[in-house]
Amino acid sequence: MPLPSDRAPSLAIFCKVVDNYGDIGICWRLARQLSGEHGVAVTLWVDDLPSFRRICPAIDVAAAQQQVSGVMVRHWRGQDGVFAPADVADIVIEFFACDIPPGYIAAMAQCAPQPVWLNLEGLTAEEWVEGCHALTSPRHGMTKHFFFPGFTDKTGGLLREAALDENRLAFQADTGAMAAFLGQFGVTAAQMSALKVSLFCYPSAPAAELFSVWQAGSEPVTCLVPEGVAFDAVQAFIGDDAAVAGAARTRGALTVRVLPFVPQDDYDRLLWACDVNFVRGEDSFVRAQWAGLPFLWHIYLQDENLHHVKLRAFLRRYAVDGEGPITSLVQAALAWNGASADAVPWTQLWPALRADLPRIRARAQAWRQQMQANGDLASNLLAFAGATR
Ligand code: TRH
Repeated sequence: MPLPSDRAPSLAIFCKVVDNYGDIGICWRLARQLSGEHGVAVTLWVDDLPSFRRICPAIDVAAAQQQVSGVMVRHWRGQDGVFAPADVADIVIEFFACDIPPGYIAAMAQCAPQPVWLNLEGLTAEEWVEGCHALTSPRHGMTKHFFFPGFTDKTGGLLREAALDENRLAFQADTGAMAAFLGQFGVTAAQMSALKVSLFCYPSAPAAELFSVWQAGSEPVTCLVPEGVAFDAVQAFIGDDAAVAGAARTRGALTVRVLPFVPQDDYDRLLWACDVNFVRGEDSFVRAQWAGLPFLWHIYLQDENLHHVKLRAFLRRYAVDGEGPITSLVQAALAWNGASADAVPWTQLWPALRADLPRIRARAQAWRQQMQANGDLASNLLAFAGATR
């Protein structure tokens, strides 16, 4: 049965913030796009409003419910047993297999027709994903569908707003806008003309080693790092002053400047304004790909080094062009994630990567085009839901 044709479909996303900002970052991006571009009436249930506020300053952390950017945001505080079928959306998404309230599930089961129930999974480049995307599982007399983002046309694709490319091109073409954007963080004209690097990683990344190499190098480097990220390395570099937003220090060829955590759309601008981006997790990783610029990914750590398997799976797809594997990129990515078999020092890794930046940039642009051909996750998800019901 198709989704309602006499009104916009409604959709609920349940998001539990397990760690960091990726959970809410992805759900918020998806919610905004479904509402803004597809006219879907979206309710986003989220259990951690303070984390949400860091990427979206408009969030009132004390509000039980609030309308933000066209999305109804509801504080998920274990509400249970309070749901009627009329409360249930046409499409219900549980993010990363978070357990949605049993009372809501009971109300879903009473609906006629029953809602489309999707489990939105995490992103990985591993090949098994194609076989698991869209699989079903019977639950409480209903059918739950697994929806996987991914890098091929046999997956749900990647989140990408319709105007993303246009916005990026306009920003990058406007040197004044770019200078004003960086200038608001205190970046000077000299620092803007240096090699600009944004740094977003987990604490285990060997940032201090990289700082040493940049500091001792002949090329000026400006490293822009959000407050709290790579804290030990940044604090050691900055020295006596506290490594809080606004702090900056130049030693040798390297300037490290601490940025405030910026709203999600500004984070895109930061990526677009830099020459190389260090990103992490899932959402910033995808945004770096849409930026079409060289990046190094710090993958979210998993038990038994499962993340190394995922990292290699991605590199097999991404770090290769017509000439073959891009060895400098593979080696740097493995070393950045502690996954190298041999301990090549950053005094070798960085110069090799730096020399290959034009090649990597060309590959990044080709990859972006390749990913665009898979559509975008929000549209793919709605089409899937429409065909499912
Ligand atoms: O914060 P993360 O480490 O989130 C992680 C990953 O999603 C991981 O896969 C998941 O399992 C784990 O959470 C629970 O990294 P990620 O995914 O890049 O999310 C960061 C979000 O924060 C992203 O939406 C971009 C946003 N952001 C800003 O809005 N402003 C900023 O200044 C920065 C640095 C990030």
